[in-house]
Amino acid sequence: MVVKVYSPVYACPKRVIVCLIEKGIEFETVPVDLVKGEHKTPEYLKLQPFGFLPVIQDGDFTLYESRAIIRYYAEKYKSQGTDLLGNTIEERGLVEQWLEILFSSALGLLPDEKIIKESEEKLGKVLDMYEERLSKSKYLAGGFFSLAYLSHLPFTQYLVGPMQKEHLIRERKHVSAWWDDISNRPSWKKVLELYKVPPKFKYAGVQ
Ligand SMILES: N[C@@H](CCC(=O)N[C@@H](CS)C(=O)NCC(=O)O)C(=O)O
Repeated sequence: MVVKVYSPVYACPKRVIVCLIEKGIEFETVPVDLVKGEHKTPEYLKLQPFGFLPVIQDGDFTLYESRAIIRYYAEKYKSQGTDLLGNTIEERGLVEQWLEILFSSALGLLPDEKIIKESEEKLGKVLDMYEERLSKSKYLAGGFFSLAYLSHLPFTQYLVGPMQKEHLIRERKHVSAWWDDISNRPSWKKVLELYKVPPKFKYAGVQ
């Protein structure tokens, strides 16, 4: 049974797709155009009553919320592909902790100079905490790659790309090395190669 993912091009669905690639799970994508409001049609709301992407359909099973979906696949296929969960209960706890912490929420996206400056300062402080953590441990949740980073990939990509805030990453040595490590994974490169963000779409920053 091939997993269906709605829709490939936006940030939250990309978390799911990179997870499926890491786990070696076959999938197909169903386009949903946010600009045309296709996520608010009665048909789509039957799948995701809140009108957000992503949703997956796995046979008769439907699931939404990107982090719930990646947890689901990491558990369901624990021994297939990359293990994204850790082996001990403590490792698992740390993965969950860093899965919940997303620095994107610190960055306001309104085109207001004052808000942008304040948000950047806030984000800088969060990244300082990442820097401190990463100076002691290769990855945030320990020495192994995990679910926590899948969830960071799409937004950090926006940050260093369209938002032109790469300096926030590069001026922190350990954060910079961490970003190079996770963004150079073949799974993420594949996602970027396959699914381009539509030029019309302005990232809403909703996590
Ligand atoms: N917490 C949700 C957030 C989903 C979300 O914000 N998705 C965005 C695309 S990345 C969306 O559907 N936005 C549509 C809108 O804001 O109307 C998740 O992680 O799945």
